[in-house]
Amino acid sequence: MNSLTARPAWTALANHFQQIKGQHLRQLFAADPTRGERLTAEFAGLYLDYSKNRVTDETIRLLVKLAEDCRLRERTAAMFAGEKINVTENRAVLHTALRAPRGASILVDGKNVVPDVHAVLDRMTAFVSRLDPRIKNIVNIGIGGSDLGPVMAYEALRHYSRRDLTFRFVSNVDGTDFVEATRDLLPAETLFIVASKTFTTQETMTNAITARHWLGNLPVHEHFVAISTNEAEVKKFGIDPKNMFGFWDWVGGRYSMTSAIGLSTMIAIGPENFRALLAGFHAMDEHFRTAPYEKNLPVLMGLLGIWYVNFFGAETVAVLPYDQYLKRFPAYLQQLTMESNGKYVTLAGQRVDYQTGAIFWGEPGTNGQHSFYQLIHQGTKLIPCDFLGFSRSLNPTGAHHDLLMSNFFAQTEALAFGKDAPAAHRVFEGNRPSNTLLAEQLTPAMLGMLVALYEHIVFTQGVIWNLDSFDQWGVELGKVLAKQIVPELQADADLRHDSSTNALIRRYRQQRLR
Ligand code: G6Q
Repeated sequence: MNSLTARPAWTALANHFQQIKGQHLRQLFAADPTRGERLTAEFAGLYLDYSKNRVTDETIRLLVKLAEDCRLRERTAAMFAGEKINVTENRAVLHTALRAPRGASILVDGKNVVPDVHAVLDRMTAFVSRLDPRIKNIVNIGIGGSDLGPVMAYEALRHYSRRDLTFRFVSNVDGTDFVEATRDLLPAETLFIVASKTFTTQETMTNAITARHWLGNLPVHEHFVAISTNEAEVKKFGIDPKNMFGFWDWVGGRYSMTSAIGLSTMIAIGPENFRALLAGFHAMDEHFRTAPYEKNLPVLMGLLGIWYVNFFGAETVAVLPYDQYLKRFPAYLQQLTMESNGKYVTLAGQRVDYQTGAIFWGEPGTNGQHSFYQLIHQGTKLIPCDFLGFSRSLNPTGAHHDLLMSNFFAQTEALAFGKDAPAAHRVFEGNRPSNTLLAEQLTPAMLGMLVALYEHIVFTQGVIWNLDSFDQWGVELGKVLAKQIVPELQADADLRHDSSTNALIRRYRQQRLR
């Protein structure tokens, strides 16, 4: 296969970029007064306005051509069909099966996995409905993909959450995380959910053991449940497999919030809302799989991301939710996007000669406006932004929502069109691109649609960059070295690292003994 940059569709985009790069969004809007209504797409109440991007209809046509040349359609079909597209781990990639309706059929190694998915969902539902009434606190112990989804969903859907339970999330191996999360809880009222696909993750197992000690003499089977693919390790830890909810190796950690990893979410919002969340995911899965690319939200946003990273040289994307409930959404997306596409080796094992995954970051509006937006408006870097907002607040309070949303609209307008001024420091050049995602209200189904939207943006970009978006080898080396260093911190052992690491460890040893 040709390298990406040798494809005719790529060359056509590179030529087209030469024409576009000097054009201001002011000019593009003046020359095409209806683009603000035309360069939009909508699915199931999620409205995308991408007109404030530095594109024309021709750009979109060429980007869609690139997606087709890179066989996005075939690769999408392969993912949904359960082919082993995670080649470095020889695994199928089927988070989409986790939200497939009962009765669907998706085969992995010849076996339909949908009945298993629903069997687990049914067990989770039964567990939630007969939760021991003595339990008042739920503490999810997990890290990475076994933490960020549950935390984000808990925060995002707090409006729908039961208020008679306290939810806490412990992830960091830093003991402070556990101590602070449990400081005001009573062991007899606390249920720990140990969420770990492998059940061998250092941070999670350390926290789980600390939790077992913290419980004192209380019975483990009443205060622990496990979510894992590793029954043997769960048993070894002392948790009865009756209290274990399984999932499968074809679910990647960062794609697992709709698996049993979502148990804390289901407890918080109830099984019905959890099913609505899954339905939102599924609706977006189907939209991605079937909608024409010109109207396909994940494909359009994925391609716009490619346009900025590979042609404009943008290094980051700011995600700016104008909804306080989505405060952990940028953190969630950081793992989803950067662990998936932060790679320099192609599926063919070659080093890329083009840029890949952007850095994702962001904070909820309007807080960000009073800090880093300065750089987005007047800095020297081009930062494409995704603005997310809702027409109706879940907490209507005086004029708050109109004030919030007036800022939301004002920011994209200011970024795109800027403002002239006599003094240079007061000039806003504008021409800063953004997407606007506007929906009526933040519901469980809408959250599902939003997360699946970004999952498929990541997939679209991974296909074009020709990456394995589903492995994460880049996190391994640090883990291995940390294991080697643990005993060196305790004993007076020989240090065989570089001079910097040796000196730092020596200093640590001296200070920890004081
Ligand atoms: C996600 C990664 C990673 C993983 C954590 C936790 O895609 O694989 O973030 O989720 O390392 O792993 P366990 O669930 O196995 O504890």
